[in-house]
Amino acid sequence: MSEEEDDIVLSELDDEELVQQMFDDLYDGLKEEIEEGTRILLDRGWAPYKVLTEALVGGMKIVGEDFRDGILFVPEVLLAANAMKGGMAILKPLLAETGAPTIGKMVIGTVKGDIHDIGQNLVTMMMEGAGFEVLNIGINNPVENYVEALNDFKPDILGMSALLTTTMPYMKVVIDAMVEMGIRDDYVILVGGAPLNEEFGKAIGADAYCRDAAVAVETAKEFMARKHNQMAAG
Ligand code: B1M
Repeated sequence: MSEEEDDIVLSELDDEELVQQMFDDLYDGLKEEIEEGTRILLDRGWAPYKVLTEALVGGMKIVGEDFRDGILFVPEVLLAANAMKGGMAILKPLLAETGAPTIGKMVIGTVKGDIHDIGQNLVTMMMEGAGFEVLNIGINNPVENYVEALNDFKPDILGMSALLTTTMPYMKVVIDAMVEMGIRDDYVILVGGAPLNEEFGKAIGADAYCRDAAVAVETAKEFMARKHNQMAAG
């Protein structure tokens, strides 16, 4: 068979085959194919959130498993992350297009020592889509960066992300510093990232642990509603 005949035409695959192919393409770090697949699914009427969770996050889960098992290494995972970001860039304006009025402000960043940013970028996109104004301060943030962003941006919510068991304790360092500065109670603190859980969130003094971006949005909305009720009552 010639190389040309071997080529897979993404638009000719049915939805299920296309998602499977996107898993493979993400695994292989093929950014253009991921972008094309994302566009095809959208053209077929898939909701942006469905494309995000089922095709992109689903594919990254497989990458994560093989990374853990030593089948994939950092360079390959970086390519996969880059491909995922290509798809996310297409979905971003669509997720933010709800026209929802601003319901609150949030600062979000990944903690010191940690350079994983896909999850927190996704939380940012979903929060913006839900009507939050978000300042994303990126990766590898020491306490000072968070405090500076809080002072400048004056958010209602602080979000912190950590993907490593070695960096997640730094969230407590940030919260303890805020307690010491007397500013802890000025903000709702939400934390997230794959190695965390509810118990950890409680133990470090966060207001809530968010399992994924959708839960982050729901939790943030609940806290904003409470805040407005308190203000109305007081
Ligand atoms: Co890294 N890595 N990585 N990595 N990496 C993990 C996290 C790991 C679990 C892989 C594995 O072994 N299975 C493992 C951690 C093990 C552990 O600590 N227990 C690991 C490791 C070991 C490492 C290195 C140490 C590898 C090395 O160098 N030997 C190194 C560390 C670098 C550093 O940070 N200092 C490293 C490097 C990298 C890359 C640079 C190659 C790349 C990151 C690229 C980038 O982000 N730009 C990378 C990647 C891509 C991963 C995996 C494969 C995927 C992470 C991801 O993007 N997931 C990951 C495996 C995994 O998680 N299963 C892995 C998709 C994303 C949508 O999910 O980030 O969980 P997630 O976000 C979710 C929720 O967690 C939640 O919502 C998001 C959306 O639903 N959420 C929040 C996240 N943050 C939130 C904040 C909130 C709320 C919710 O605030 C309110």
